[in-house]
Amino acid sequence: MTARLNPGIYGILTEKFSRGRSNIQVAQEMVNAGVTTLQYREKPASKSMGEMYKECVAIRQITRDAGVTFIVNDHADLALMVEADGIHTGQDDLPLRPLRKLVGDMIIGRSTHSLDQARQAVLEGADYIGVGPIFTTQTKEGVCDAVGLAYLDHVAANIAIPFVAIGGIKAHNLGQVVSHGARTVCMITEIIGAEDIKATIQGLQTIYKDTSAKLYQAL
Ligand code: 3NM
Repeated sequence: MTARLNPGIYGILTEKFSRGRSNIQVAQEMVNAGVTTLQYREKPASKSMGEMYKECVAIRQITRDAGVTFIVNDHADLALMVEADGIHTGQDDLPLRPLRKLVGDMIIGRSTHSLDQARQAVLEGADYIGVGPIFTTQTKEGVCDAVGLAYLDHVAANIAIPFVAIGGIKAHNLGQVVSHGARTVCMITEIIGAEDIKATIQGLQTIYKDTSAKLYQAL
């Protein structure tokens, strides 16, 4: 069975932040550089469903070949049609229990911004939660103010399912996020907005590994 959430770097594809590169090109570069999970996050306002489907078919192939978990944001139909590993949902999306009936054993992720929302997601059967925005971000429209590292601490201490930290995470604050208990870390613009995606991911992986090693030594 696919792991419910891999440790490491969780990347997200959204073409408008990718400096004119296609989602497929960026997916290949991210997978080559070693992201452990890749999410497709496009909105019907930016692309037709037909175009999204075609991209997801190609990205499914790239991720399958590399053993990378593939998650589709929002669209359960798309996720099922391309045999993605999972679906990621926001607070205003489909309720989780009926969604589970639809997608069966597929991984279900839920964005959360408070401990109440995190507990609710666990009760309703989410496989993992998003925890954010840790820092201020302009990338997600309509998201609440930064929740800070305090929310991450609460989740690490109180929530029994895997979680991914997200929102405003960059090379300069990644070490803090890992030190506060995140084993899976998501960055959008830091990665897909970089000129050299491979070198950027390698730099982030070094910070992740060095911080994790120090935490381990301190135990
Ligand atoms: N979800 P960047 S924050 C997609 O808090 C998304 O749930 C968030 O982008 C949440 O790494 C966010 O560029 C955007 O700040 C993260």
